Amino acid sequence: MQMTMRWFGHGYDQVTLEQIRQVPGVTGIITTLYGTLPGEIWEKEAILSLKDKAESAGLFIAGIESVNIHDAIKTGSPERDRYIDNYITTLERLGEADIHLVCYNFMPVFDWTRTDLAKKRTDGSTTMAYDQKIIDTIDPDAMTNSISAQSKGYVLAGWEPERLGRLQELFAMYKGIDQERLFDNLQYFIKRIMPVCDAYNINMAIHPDDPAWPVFGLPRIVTDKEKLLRVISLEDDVHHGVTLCTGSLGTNPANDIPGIIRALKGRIHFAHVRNLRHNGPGNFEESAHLSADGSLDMFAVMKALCDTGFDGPVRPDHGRAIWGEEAMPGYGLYDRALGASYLNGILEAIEKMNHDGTLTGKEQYASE
Ligand code: CS2
Ligand code: MN
Repeated sequence: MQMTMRWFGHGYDQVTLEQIRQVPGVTGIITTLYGTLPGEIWEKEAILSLKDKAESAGLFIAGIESVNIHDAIKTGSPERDRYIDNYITTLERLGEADIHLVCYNFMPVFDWTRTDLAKKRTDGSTTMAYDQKIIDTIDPDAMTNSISAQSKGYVLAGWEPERLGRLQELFAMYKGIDQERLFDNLQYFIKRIMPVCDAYNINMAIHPDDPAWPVFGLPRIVTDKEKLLRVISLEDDVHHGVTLCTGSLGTNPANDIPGIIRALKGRIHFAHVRNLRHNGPGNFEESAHLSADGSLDMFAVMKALCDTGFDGPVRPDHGRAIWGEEAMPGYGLYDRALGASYLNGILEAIEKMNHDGTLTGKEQYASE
């Protein structure tokens, strides 16, 4: 497994590559050309310059999160082929730049959804939280306004102003799009891009929907084991895979994440590993990564990833805001660095234990 951290690029991210380089065990970054709009072809020079920035800081680009999908592709409108052609060109250019992982999502209108970006926790930290009861009493505009008001001036991934200014239009586009149509449109997209992914060995990794249930009546198709298996079955090509995001799938307490990992063996190309705490039905807050602080068993998650032979990039995901850090909600340095270190500790323990629980190799002597 390669431990990585997400970085949004100069001018967007308050965290520097130099800081990321100093987080123990982090060798790669997950990044994107943040200024580009869904559907735009990525400029070769811009890709190469991003790569150069990462490498000059002693890191490498472990993957792109995200190359976003234009709504024409998600809704299957007549212009989709043009946008898929553009996507293919971007993939070719990424492949030529030796980048082999692309994360994306297929969520209608919204990416992740939260009702509070700075909920106070008992330890004095703040965190992002969701309460379905609030969503049920507001409309999408009200939620969008509340997210923008709490964003502290940062452009939040998935909440780009360009999208938010077009909410009515976007909702109109998705009228009549149900789950089945979304599955069909995803399959159409995947079938068209697989040849270029095969040619350049690019792993496509669809991100689960967050939260893992329909929001504002919009359909969602990447929410549980059954749907993930259906997604995978849309195309029998190893390059068509999944981003295993524990925080997104974990919003639904019925999701057995280690079980999902085992079921998806070989098709998980990227992992977002973070914890959250269930406060009641449809109500959760993002906790520290530590198992004891939330509702997910992080050891079981990492163990299942190891047992199934996952060796791709993994990253800590959203962190709490701690130690007075001024940062983009969910993407401060401190709590994510703690998360990376904790996950690295779990990994070291797993790697050094034999199946029967005894130590292996030279550690045996160290413990004597
Ligand atoms: C991310 C998502 O910050 C987050 O919640 O996990 O925004 C993710 O980047 C996208 O859904 C993937 O396209
Ligand atoms: Mn995620």
